[in-house]
Amino acid sequence: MEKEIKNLREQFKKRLASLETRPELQKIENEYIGRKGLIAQMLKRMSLLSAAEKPKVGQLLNKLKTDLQDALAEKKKELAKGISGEQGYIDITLPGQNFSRGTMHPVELILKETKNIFLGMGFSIVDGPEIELDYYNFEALNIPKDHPARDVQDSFYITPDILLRTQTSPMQVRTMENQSPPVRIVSAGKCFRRDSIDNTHTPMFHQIEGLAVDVDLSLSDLKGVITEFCKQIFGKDRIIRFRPGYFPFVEPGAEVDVSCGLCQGKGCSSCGYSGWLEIMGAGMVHPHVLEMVGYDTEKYTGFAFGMGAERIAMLKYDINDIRLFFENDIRFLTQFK
Ligand code: 2U9
Repeated sequence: MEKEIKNLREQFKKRLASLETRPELQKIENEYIGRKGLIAQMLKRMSLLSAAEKPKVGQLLNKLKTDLQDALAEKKKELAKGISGEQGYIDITLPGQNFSRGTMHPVELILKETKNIFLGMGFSIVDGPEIELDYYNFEALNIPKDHPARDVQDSFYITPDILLRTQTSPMQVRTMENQSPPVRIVSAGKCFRRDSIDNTHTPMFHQIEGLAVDVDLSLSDLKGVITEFCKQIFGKDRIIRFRPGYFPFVEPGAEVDVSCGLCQGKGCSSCGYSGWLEIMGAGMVHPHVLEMVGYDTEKYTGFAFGMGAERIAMLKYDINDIRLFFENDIRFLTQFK
């Protein structure tokens, strides 16, 4: 048995030297010093030995077991130090690596939050092309070729009939062309205008627009939806007001203000001492726009609203320069969660 013990020790040494992974090590550990392992089997066979041999073999086996345990512990440490990754041993007790988590862009946060609010009120989200036909961007929205509204939306034309969209409204027209009422949709995304850059204008910005068409829709439905939106995005103590406003695709049209959250409508430097902040345009969809998509204007009415996502973000987060959104300064961008 002494010879057997010697062989086992040699064989173990070789196997230990060639192993490279933690599972292999575990396997060898079980094989040699496990409860039913080779050493345990030899200890069992000791009952067959003579009384004179027993103490010596017993000693040798005990020594073998502790040597093997020590060698295995040493190898475990070696693996932990030298190898990690797919095949190697990862010491899960070591402190983990820190990954710095990104934050969402403030405009993206507003788009997401806004979409969620309107989804909660039964609207669906529609997406569409940023390169549009003049027909969908202007013509179908009651803005023919000679209309002065084209001047304030001076745009980037690719051909005389194709341009970068100046508003997200084309998508509402496209949806109405393919769907009968009731319609409740929100479209949000990039728009492009040939604007000079200043603290409230950039040639690319994001718009959020909503449209609802159904029987019996009135200005009070529009007011209800906008009030709920403002409460959810700015806080429940805000009130809104409508002022008359002109947009070619709505009649009547209105500009919507929300009460200033800083002074509770009393007037402060943030709201130009008026107590109000302008947040969007809105109105009842012009019958001509509904006619253009083939809707029965005797039966259906609609309301619509539109806002700039950057403007909403500036009001919500108290930001005074739109350019900050596009300068990619990580110190600015990581402040919004
Ligand atoms: C259809 C019919 C009507 C969407 C509307 C506005 C008023 C509006 C501006 C806000 C700031 C654009 O981003 S901004 O420059 N928008 O004031 N938008 S009503 O009306 C529609 C849309 C689609 C078919």
